[in-house]
Amino acid sequence: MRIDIVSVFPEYFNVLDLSLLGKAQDKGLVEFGIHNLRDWTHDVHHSVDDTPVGGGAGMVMKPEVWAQCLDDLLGIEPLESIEQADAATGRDSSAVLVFPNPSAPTFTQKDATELSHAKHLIFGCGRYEGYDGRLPAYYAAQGYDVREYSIGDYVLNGGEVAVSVMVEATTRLIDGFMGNHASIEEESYTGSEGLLEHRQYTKPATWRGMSVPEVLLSGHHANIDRFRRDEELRRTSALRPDIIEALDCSRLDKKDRKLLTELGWIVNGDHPRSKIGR
Ligand code: 6GU
Repeated sequence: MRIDIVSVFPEYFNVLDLSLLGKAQDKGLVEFGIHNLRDWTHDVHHSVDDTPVGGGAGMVMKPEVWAQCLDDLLGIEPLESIEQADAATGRDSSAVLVFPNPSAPTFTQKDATELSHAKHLIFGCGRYEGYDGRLPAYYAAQGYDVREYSIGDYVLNGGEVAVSVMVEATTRLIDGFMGNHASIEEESYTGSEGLLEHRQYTKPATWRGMSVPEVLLSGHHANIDRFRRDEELRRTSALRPDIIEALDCSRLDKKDRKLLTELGWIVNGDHPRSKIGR
């Protein structure tokens, strides 16, 4: 996979050379191009932003600088108008353009999985009050897969940290990235229909007077699986009732149903519903 990242703070992405991502680059699984947006400016001040049309605080990133940069990374000639962009639909491209945006839908494991199948990802990091709103529409009109994502309900100074998060979540799903594929499947949000994962313990069995749950020492695999499953249902019910509501009741066994009922869920019909209503 080829990943291009554009930012006015390209040094942010030095972290990509560390740890597992560094190894993935050495193995040739992923190749990064990190670019400074200011390299596509032509004025003496290398300016990338301007005041918002219609007034308001902050600065907005200029569309023409971004478009010159993105056209270069996509290897395409600039188009003169949105009409030409529309006519260019179906351009031969496997590139996916991703723009971090705090006002966009939240990036999820499902999105990471989709992006992990792309051949070429281009991330554009906005700063200030974000980028000109015509930019995503312009590339979508040309037939590119354009996505905008937030990483959660809080405000960051710019898209760099958000892009780091999305790159890490995506690249670790590339085939061959992780030695142990089972550990990916068992994790929260991916295995067990999206339930939060049970807690893990290692040796010693007793540490500072605290013992690990006894059943885990029993060697009885069916009991251990049941104990872990119950803990996942309990944790998820307490912390993420929205995930319980999305479960498919037909995939719950008798013991799942019994526990969920004890936890205050009505488990008939397509999906569990809370007895008290939410
Ligand atoms: Cl994608 N950008 C910024 N600036 N803040 C955020 C975000 C993105 N996601 C959550 N907060």
